[in-house]
Parts: sequence; C-alpha cells; structure tokens
Amino acid sequence: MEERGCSREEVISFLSGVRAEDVHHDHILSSMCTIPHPIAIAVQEMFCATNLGDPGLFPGTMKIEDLLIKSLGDLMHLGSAGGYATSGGTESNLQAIRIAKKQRPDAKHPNIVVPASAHFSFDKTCDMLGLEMRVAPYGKDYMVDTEKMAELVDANTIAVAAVAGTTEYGMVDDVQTIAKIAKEHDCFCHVDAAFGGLVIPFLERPIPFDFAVAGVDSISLDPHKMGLSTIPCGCLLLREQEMLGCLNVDTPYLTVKKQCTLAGTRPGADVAGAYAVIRYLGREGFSSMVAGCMENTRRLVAGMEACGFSRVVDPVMNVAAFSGGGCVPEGWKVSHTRDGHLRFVLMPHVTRDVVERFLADVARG
Ligand code: 0PR
Repeated sequence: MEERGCSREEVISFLSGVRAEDVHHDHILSSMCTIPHPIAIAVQEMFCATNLGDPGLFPGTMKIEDLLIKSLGDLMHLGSAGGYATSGGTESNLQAIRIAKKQRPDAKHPNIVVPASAHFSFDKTCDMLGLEMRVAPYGKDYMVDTEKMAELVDANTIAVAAVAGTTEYGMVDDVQTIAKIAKEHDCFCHVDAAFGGLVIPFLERPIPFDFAVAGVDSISLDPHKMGLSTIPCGCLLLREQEMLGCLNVDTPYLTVKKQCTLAGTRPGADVAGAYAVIRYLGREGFSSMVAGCMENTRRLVAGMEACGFSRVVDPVMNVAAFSGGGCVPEGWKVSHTRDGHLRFVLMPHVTRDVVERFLADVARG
C-alpha cells in the first residue's frame, strides 16, 4: 500500500486498463455464467452494504432472501421448501452433503454415490467431510447408469446424488429412479441443478427433476448461472426447512443466536439482484430467454455438423459437445470435457450473431 492515495481518475483508469485484459463475453463460449441482467446490476449497488450474516441488522434484505427461496421453491414444485442463498453450487453441494452426514451418525465409513458427471465440488466435499466418493459410470447419452449406481449403495451410504443439467454435456439424470434408490436404502437424495434448475422448468418438454419427484431431499440451484444475477449467488433448497437446523452453531454476539450457513458474512446484493430478475422477467421472460438459448444451440449444432464436427449427444439443454472436425479458430474461448469433446455453453450472451460469427470463423478454417 502506498503512503498517499491517488486520484479517482487514476484508480479507475488503472482498473479499466486491467479489466480490458479480460476476455470479452462475446468470445466466451465456455462459461456457465453470463452478463448480469441490468436490473441485477442496478440492485447490486443499492444493496452493496448489506450483510445477510447478521440478519437482525438487515431485516429487509433477509425478507428478500426468504422471497427468493420461496420463488425458487415454487418453481421446484414445493412452495414450502426451505433453504438459503449460498455462494454457488459448490457451497450448496457441500452443505447438502453435510446435512446428509448429520442424519447418519451410525455410518462408520460413510460414502456418497455420485454420477460420473458430478461436478468437482463433490471431490472437495468428500475431502472436507472425510467421505468416500463412489462414482457411478455413465450409461446411455452421458447420463448415469442407474443400475450400476444402485450396486454401489450400501449400509454406509449417506447420500445419493443426481445431476440435472450436467456441467459437461447438459444432460439430466433419471432423478425418479435415483430418488427411488435413495429411498430404498433410507439415505438422503440430493439433486445438483446448479445449472439446470433455471433451464429445465422452461424447456418445451420439462424433465422431472425437482421436489415433484418423491424422495428428493435437496436441490442446488444457482441464480448466478442462468438466473442472470451477479456473482456469487447460489441457492440450497430443502424439502424440510428444519433440516438446516442440524448445521446450526451458536453465534452469541450477533443479532441472531444461531447460524447454519457456511459463510459468516454473506452478501445481500446478489441475492436482491437474483430476486429482482425473477420478479422482472417472470416465467414468461425466463421461457423466452431459454427458448432463445435453445434455438442458438440448435443453430450451433447444425453449423458445426456442416463443418465436419459430430454432436456427442442431442442437446437437452443449452450445452453442446462435439467430436471430430478440425481446430477451433483463434480468439474464441471454448472448453473440453474430460472425454476430450469440444464443449460449448450457449448462455444468453452467446447471441445468434455471436454464433454466426463463430461458425463463419470455423468454416474459414
Ligand atoms: N454443479 C454443477 C452442475 C456445475 O456446473 C457447477 C459449476 C457447480 C456445481 C459449482 O458451482 P460454483 O462454481 O458456482 O460453485 N459449473 C461451472 C463449471 O465448472 C462453473 C463455471 C462457470 C466455470 C463459469 C467456468 C466459468 O467460466 O464449468
């Protein structure tokens, strides 16, 4: 730190120079985050000094968190769902599995069973909680093989997870069968819908994955992905609000006496932003946004196949993966799956115009 500060202009000019080194969103084809909705950006400033970690000081902001959870619970077909706003899918997955572990103090060598598609946040979770992670292999179309999954479950399994909107291929596991497996073994069922939670309900043909499926205990769902909120905003939703109580620790000097969240100090700004987007767009707005992303996904698939690439699966959501073909033109940010497939995420910032410019570059070779 320098002894004396400098002018506002100097600071801003330095920061904008550095910010210009970041990749511009119109060349990012690999991200599950996007440019926040203008209403979320406006609200971010309004709520920038709020801290949900001390809700007694910010009862208004806390009310907004409750409204966000209520809106998302409704969307997940359970208006009475509980939960709280997390920092994203990683925290939601970790907290869900913590809850599952607390339910099973009897398990001597506890394990969880996850699909091969599971996000690496489950590796972190198992490392932190001292759990064995059993990975069920893929079956058809990069969805988990539920028969093999059932074979991995035993008396020490504390939770079984499904992914609704896989990170690499955008596929949706057979949540109904997975929830049944969990129920048969009397263990917790968590659905990681960090990405898919704000896509699947708005597809032309929605796929069952939420609390409407009997046996689903918890859902991760991130407004900072397809919810157009500012980062970091995830949500952990629970069928039984009371289940959160098992994570409580005493917080003697705060305005509330107990806390179940992982973070202490928690931003309210992104939470208010997420709620603002939901109120502003409504189901109609989300449906038309998702329809646009799906149309662009179909256009990308057709264009790539015309250039010699082959789709790995028929996209269910706005994620597309390809094999074969040539190289990706310079300047575009794409990613690769663990199996080496070229992977695209067609977020709202990947407009039709961006897709056409990318395809023109691919065709030029
Ligand atoms: N669950 C699923 C299904 C996910 O796809 C992700 C993240 C998580 C959990 C973890 O969420 P947080 O990162 O919010 O904790 N999926 C993206 C991925 O790993 C995250 C991401 C987003 C990565 C934008 C890069 C990027 O540019 O691809």
